[in-house]
Amino acid sequence: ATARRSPEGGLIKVESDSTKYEEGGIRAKYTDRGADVVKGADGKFTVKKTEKNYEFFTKTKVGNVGLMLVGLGGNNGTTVLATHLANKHQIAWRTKDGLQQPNYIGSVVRASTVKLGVDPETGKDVYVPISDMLPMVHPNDLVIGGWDISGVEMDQAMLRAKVLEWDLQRQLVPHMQGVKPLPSIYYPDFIAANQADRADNLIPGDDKQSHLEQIRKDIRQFKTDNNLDSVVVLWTANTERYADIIEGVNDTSENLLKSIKESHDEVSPSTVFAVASILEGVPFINGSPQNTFVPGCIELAEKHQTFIGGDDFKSGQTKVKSVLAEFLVNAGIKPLSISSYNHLGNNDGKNLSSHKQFRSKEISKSSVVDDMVSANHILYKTATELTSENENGEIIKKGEHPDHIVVIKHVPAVGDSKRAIDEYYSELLMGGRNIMNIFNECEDSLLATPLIFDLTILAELITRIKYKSLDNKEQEEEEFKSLYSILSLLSYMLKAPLVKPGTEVINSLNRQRNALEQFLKACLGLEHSNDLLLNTRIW
Ligand code: NAI
Ligand code: DG6
Repeated sequence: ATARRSPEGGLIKVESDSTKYEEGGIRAKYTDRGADVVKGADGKFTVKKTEKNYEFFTKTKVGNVGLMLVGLGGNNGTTVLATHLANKHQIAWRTKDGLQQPNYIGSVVRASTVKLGVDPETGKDVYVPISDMLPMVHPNDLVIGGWDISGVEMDQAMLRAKVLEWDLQRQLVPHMQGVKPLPSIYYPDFIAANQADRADNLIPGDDKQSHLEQIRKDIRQFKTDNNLDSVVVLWTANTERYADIIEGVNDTSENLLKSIKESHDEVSPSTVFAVASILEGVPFINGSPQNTFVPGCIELAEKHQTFIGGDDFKSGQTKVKSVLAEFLVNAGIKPLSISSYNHLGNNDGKNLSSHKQFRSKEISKSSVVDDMVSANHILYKTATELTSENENGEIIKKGEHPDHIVVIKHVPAVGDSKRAIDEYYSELLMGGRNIMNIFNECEDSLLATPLIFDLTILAELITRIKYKSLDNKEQEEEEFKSLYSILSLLSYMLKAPLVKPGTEVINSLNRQRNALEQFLKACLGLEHSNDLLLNTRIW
């Protein structure tokens, strides 16, 4: 199933007045239903139902899609290319358990399903793969390339990563030999000093403007050389330190472009890649935790109406945490502390052993339970209920929150096989206590790689979707427009989801998945199927 492609135009046909199939696309009307809630002085809530009407247009031709990875020669980069090649060429390999076939397990798009409705004859739920909901690029069809500061050829880089089984690596070597990542940019201050010996494949010079122009040229060249209709650029290079946000430097798009021209020290490599992608009109996704998207970069994406998404792949520990914390809080149990330890031995762990880079990761790993905590004011006192005085006599308003620590250690011996240990310490009924421990062990890059495919497939899909409001006549006559620049719909795959300024970050994994599912259904004019299952509850 993972190798199957959907037919051109999609596998699903909706029969409804609100969904129309026309030359080149699907046009679907969708009503977004919600509620406005106002709390009165008497403490009562007034709820008004709301309805907003939209029309979506999805271009059905996928075209040739390229994926350019920044950090192609790293553990994730090599595993992405190797997985793609093994699937494309159907390379099976021997393990001690027998013959292993390639697959895309762990990809929510390729290996998970959505309930589409009910079979009227049997009354049973009908599920379809997410990849069949709308026409999406198959990962076997991607053209993959990219940059790395390490010039090691891809076969050797795959061997260096020590992620995949030897019998697979052996068969992939001929496919990856001679493939060298494009030279990249290296500003030593942004990644750990212990990475310096990798940096032997660099775009010459120190001028950030010419770096920007070279990267833009690389994107264009990749597109022409491979006859591509679209490209997605994705950062899976080392975690950088945070960039300082400085007025006049990176606070507006104009200042950011000026700072690149002046080669300002505080412009990071990842921001240069993001700016290059925005200026080339291609989506840019940040798979690492640093603040690549400084305010000037977000403004630039808005101005150019291109797509950006981030930050930091949510592969294992954080994914489980967002599920467990939500389960506990929604069960009315109060987590008092969450203590997370990781150790890993790959190059990512080596880079993160440096304090500033660790700090970027600590920030992205720490915010994940915030929205669940703030949603339950029965368990956690809110800032208005909980005020305290600091040593200067100032009143501090801070909501109650579980203690939350994140520790990461580099243990070279364990390689890519990351160990994540979490303790959840919670309050139960009548002052009781509960301790839950989780020990999670697996190859980190085998979790991150399917996320990279998902992010690419969904980002490309979103470039083909347009919408318009139907709520006033003027807008009805307007042209369809693209979604807002920040792709918060990709939150399911990202630890610290970047969202539209002024809107709330959703960390709950279930809510993130529902949003994605609901969006795909909306593009087909389908209402979100709910779990009320009224027919099973009435006579
Ligand atoms: P890695 O260290 O094996 O690979 C990173 C690659 O980036 C290296 O080959 C390095 O030479 C290259 N690089 C560094 N700076 C560069 C630049 N300016 N331009 C081009 N290439 C550059 O790391 P890995 O394991 O592949 O992870 C990549 C990133 O993804 C890290 O930031 C990591 O924190 C993040 N991440 C990884 C997850 C996982 O499960 N593997 C999950 C969440 C995030
Ligand atoms: C140590 O935590 C290394 C990191 O790069 C993580 O492996 C990565 O961020 C994945 O984190 P998580 O919390 O999603 O498993």
